Amino acid sequence: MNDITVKPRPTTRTRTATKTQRPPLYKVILLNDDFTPREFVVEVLKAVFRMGAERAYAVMMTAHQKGACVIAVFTRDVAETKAKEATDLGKQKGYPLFFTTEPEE
Ligand code: TYC
Repeated sequence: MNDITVKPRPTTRTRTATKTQRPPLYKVILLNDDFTPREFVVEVLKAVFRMGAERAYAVMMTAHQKGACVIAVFTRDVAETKAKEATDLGKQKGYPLFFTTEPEE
């Protein structure tokens, strides 16, 4: 006697819940100071954040007038690396130029 039961294969496959997980994003923020030359801030924005001259100037002026300006959002690692890279460029010249990061809501 054959006692093996063969389960019928479902006609439709069972769906696995596969919602794409997005990594949390972090803002890079440029802070104003009284000493870093405007042109230097523009050069750093162009070099580290790949901005064109006009956008870099507008971002620099926003930080200059309002005290801070959000530059862009990245994954945490990229945001922190870029903020440090940009801050270090100022430090090398003895400027207090500062970039910080903050999680996006
Ligand atoms: N406030 C600086 C000056 O007058 C220029 C500056 C702009 C510095 C933006 C930092 O994030 C900054 N020389």
